[in-house]
Amino acid sequence: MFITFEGGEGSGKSTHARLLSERLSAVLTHEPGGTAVGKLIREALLNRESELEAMSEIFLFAADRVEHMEKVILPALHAKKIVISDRFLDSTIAYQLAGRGLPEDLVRYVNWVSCRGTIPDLTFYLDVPVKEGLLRAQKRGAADRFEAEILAFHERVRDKYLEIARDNPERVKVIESVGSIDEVQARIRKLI
Ligand code: Z5A
Repeated sequence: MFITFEGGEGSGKSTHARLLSERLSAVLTHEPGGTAVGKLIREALLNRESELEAMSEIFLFAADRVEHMEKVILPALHAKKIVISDRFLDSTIAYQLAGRGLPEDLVRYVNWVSCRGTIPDLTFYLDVPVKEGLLRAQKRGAADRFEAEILAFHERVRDKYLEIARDNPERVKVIESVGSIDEVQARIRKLI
């Protein structure tokens, strides 16, 4: 089974992906940066000095995903393991389509070729008000290139995630990521 966690900044994806992977003895991975080359790509993507064009950005995410699929996700799925990824395809729709405003046909095509048609079986979208999520993320230190985006960017990302969830009710489950970490994890485990 292939499970993904999605959400905005500070929504608790990393925390809950880790807790669920421990419970299910799953392979835990993440994007961007789930492979050796991916780590280098992640640094280029998040560094505030990068000044990337939106078009270059999506191709870097795509390259990260190709490496991730080939080296981590597909081998683990073929070995019949449960795979949990902190971010995947829906991040590209939310951030590059809604956030950056790249053309929809381009974003969907890039997504299709980069994952070779592999769609998660189950996706948890952790929903948190934008300001609250950014506050949580800020507590960790200096903002990266995405966290430094204006509020309207993050609101567009959140709206797109909610639209994806409405359009894919079987696959995408919306989890309110407010309250204690234990309460949020209990909501996830109930659905699992
Ligand atoms: N991106 C993209 O644009 N296109 C793509 O295709 C992909 C990604 C794959 C890096 O992702 C960036 O890449 C990301 C989108 C873009 N934008 N940004 N920024 P990332 O996943 O590495 O970075 P992130 O989204 O910023 O993750 P994060 O800030 O680490 O947040 P999180 O994983 O959702 O949350 P967390 O680390 O589990 O929790 C954050 C803090 O909140 C931490 O101190 C927790 O203890 C705390 N927390 C968690 N839950 C709670 C509750 N319930 N209450 C209070 N505090 C909590």
